[in-house]
Amino acid sequence: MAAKIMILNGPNLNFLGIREPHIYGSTTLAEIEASCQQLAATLGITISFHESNLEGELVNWIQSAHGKFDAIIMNPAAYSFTSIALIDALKIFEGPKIEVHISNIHARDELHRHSITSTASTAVICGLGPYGYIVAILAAVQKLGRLPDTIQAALHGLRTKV
Ligand code: CA2
Repeated sequence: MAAKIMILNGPNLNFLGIREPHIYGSTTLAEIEASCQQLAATLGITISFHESNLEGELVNWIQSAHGKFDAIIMNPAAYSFTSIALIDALKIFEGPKIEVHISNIHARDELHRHSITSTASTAVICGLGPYGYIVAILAAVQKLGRLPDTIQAALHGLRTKV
């Protein structure tokens, strides 16, 4: 069966490409979703893509992924720096959990630097702009052992377990 990945986006990311392009670029969230869906079709996986400004709704989506999705990719946005509820929900999910940030949070101001949700994540990708979502999908599919043979072969036997 095709691998299923849930991609979650936290508060204000629905304004991507509309406000603050000097920090977050000019790509809209709809354009990011379209690219993710296109890659999913190429990889033979399915993606469910959501945005919410509400912490509880993000928690509900993470819980609903339990047993139904193989991996979660999440840009928790501002909740990265505050949400114990998201940490607890992520801990329930057994599959790969990849945290994505469009900007390089480590190079940001003190307020935007310390992601606490990353403590419950398998990996963190930041600073690659919208391409970070693409890298996260490839990383999740690799972790699930579902990369297409052509890509797997191109890795020339690279050991991908830590
Ligand atoms: O770089 C990222 O992806 C962030 O998760 C974005 C968050 C920020 O709090 C994190 O430090 C890093 C902010 C998302 C707000 O999105 C906006 C988009 C357009 C205009 C204003 C805010």
